[in-house]
Amino acid sequence: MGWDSPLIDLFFSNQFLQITTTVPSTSVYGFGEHEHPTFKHNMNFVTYGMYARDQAPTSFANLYGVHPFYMCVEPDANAHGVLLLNSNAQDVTLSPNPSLTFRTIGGILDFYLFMGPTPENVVQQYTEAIGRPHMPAYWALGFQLSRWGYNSLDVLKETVDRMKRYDIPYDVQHYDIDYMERRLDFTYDKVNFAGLPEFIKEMKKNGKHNVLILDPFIAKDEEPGTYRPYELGQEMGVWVNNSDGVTPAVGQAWPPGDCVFPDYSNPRTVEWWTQLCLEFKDVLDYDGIWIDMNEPSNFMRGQIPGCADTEINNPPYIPSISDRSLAEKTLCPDSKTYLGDHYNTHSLFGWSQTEPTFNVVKQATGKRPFVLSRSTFVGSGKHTAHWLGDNFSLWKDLRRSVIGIMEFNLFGIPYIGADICGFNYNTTYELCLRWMQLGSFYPFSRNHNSEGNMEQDPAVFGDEFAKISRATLRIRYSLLPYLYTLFYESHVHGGTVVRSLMHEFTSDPETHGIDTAFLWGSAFMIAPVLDEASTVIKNAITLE
Ligand code: MIG
Repeated sequence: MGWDSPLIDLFFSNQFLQITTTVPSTSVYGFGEHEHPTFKHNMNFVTYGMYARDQAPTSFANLYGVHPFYMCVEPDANAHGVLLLNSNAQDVTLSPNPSLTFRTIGGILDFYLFMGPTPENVVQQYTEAIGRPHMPAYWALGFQLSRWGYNSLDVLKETVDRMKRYDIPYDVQHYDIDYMERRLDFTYDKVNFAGLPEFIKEMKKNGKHNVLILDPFIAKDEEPGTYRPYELGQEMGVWVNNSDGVTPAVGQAWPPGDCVFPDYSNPRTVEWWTQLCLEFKDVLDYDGIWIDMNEPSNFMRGQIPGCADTEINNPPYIPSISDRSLAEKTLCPDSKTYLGDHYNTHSLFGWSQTEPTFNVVKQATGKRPFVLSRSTFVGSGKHTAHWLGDNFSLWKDLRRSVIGIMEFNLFGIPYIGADICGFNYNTTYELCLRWMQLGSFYPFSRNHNSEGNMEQDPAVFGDEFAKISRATLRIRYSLLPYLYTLFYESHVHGGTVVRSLMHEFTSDPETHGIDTAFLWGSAFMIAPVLDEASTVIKNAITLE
């Protein structure tokens, strides 16, 4: 496979480990989580940092999850995959030799090689090692609707009503943080969302499934005796601690006042979370849980009062990550978790929250669980779906979503999608319509929107828009037995649900750079319109 690492480039010190290897071709794919401009990487001295970060997709920036995994297609069309199993902040440089340079600031150089020989074999072997993707419920393959900022049950009801009036296929409703009372986990707003428990029951009667968001941070400044999630957690000692290992780390996020951070790597925290999620099921009868902000996000640089100037907080080498800071928008590296220093476990926070959430949803519903996690790590696909985060209502983001869904299929998280019509910014009629068409073929198909933006559900733009959305979603629904079977195959044998053309036609080098079209399994190609004011497909495939 041509993995040659001259040891002259090897560094092996406590806070800086580096190794360089040649690779047999420039057909290199993967590494995450980033917004990549192309599926096949540019190898002209490009560096990608990896460290979980609450950050809207920006080219090359380190985003919500960490996947130090790549696939390479060799000149003879055999493929192999390589994982560097390491949770420390790290980066990788792709150079034109072609070669790769890995740098990490802790742990060990723990490489796993997957020999293929086909791309599908590589992913099957990879998920055999890290855990097979979970099997989603059939309903979870239906169309899903969400937004941050319905702001009242009335507005939500109007939206649900018009989805019905326009007869748009739709199976799942998401509830973002505006359903909560003052953004406090395990509460609901009894004024603006009065009657929410009854509404959810009604939705269920109409065959809809309901997904509630929960954030990891827990408000600590509520009146004593009024907020059980904090008081129970305090009693059980479940929080991430400061460097002293005793006092809880205190930061700021959505809830009023300051908040603390559950340490899901601690078995006591799992007990606490399980109990609260089970109790909450009796308040709001959810079918699934959406876990957001679990990088973990904190709206400061480190917890209060900031990070001490030490080697662990300011290591000699900081990988190529945003702000060149390990503490920006999260906790100080010297914070203590049950598994070890936050320095080592930071990027495992979302991963450690996922399995317990999967288990409690299973216990609470008695059904196959639905969990949607923003932060992921190697192996997360076993318990969660993922979306590509806070994208923008821009044509660029429409196009790049194709790359993201193909990449997460390499990472063993095939139940993946991007926010249809875009999250940040106001969408437009044309962009949103094209996005409904493309998004009808995301494995996880959800239209989601940010607070304050114009409405963008497929029923809000009138007859013509609704008619086209209905038609394209009906194609999806007519193919659901096929999609479901692909998920079954993926769950049992590993492998992808969505594939690039390279994946299936590996020996044709023309396919190696195609990232404007994709396949469901081996038998169905989707070639969406990705450009404004266009009615033809360009660049997907050139037939000569
Ligand atoms: O700081 O819950 O990515 O999907 O709508 C923003 C509100 C917090 C970020 C998620 C987004 C969600 C939003 N959340």
